[in-house]
Amino acid sequence: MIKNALSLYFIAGTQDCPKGIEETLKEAIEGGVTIFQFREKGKGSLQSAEAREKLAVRLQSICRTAGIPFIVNDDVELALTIGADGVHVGQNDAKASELTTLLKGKILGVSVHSAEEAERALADGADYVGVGPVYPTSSKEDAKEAKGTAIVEEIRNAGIDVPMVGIGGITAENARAVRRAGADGVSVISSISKAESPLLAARELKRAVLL
Ligand code: TZP
Ligand code: MG
Repeated sequence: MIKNALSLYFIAGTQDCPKGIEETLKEAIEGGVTIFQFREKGKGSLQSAEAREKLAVRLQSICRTAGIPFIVNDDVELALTIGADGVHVGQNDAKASELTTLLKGKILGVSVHSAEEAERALADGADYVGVGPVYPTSSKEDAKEAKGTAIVEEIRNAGIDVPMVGIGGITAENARAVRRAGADGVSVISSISKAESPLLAARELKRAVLL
């Protein structure tokens, strides 16, 4: 059941992990993350396709050993080449409706910023949506304005029953509010990747998302 897998969604790339991405991911998994997205993007990210693929394969193997889904951000070709469990795309990436055939049975996630976009993503075949930014974030250069938990409520109040995670500025302190607003889980970059102990950070978040 995808909703359960979404409860603590860790997203990261090289650029987000001062401790190194492999160590960070291993700790995060030990702390209880339930799904991982490889998002190699922005300042400090690997640029060569070869280096990205090599890293993706190593991270995929860590996820496989742990039994959690491995999702690739944006790069459909990479996801297909290495046989990832799924792909996550934004509103300006490949169209969800065109991906479903290509991805056959893989998990498709779509970023949305309104009830209307959530409705369309669901109709286009998304398996889940990421909604945000809920709180201000410094992990995404072109992030839209933070909308608070109201954006999560807006989607639920519109009666859209899509599996959903909140994203943007989520920490152990505010994660429960995101769940209470109607999200099935929370997705985080920095509150795990930049923590002194990604393991303890993940563990605290895990406790916070249990309602
Ligand atoms: N999309 C909306 S906010 C965001 C993305 C990828 C970044 C979330 O990072 P953080 O560090 O958890 O705020
Ligand atoms: Mg994108």
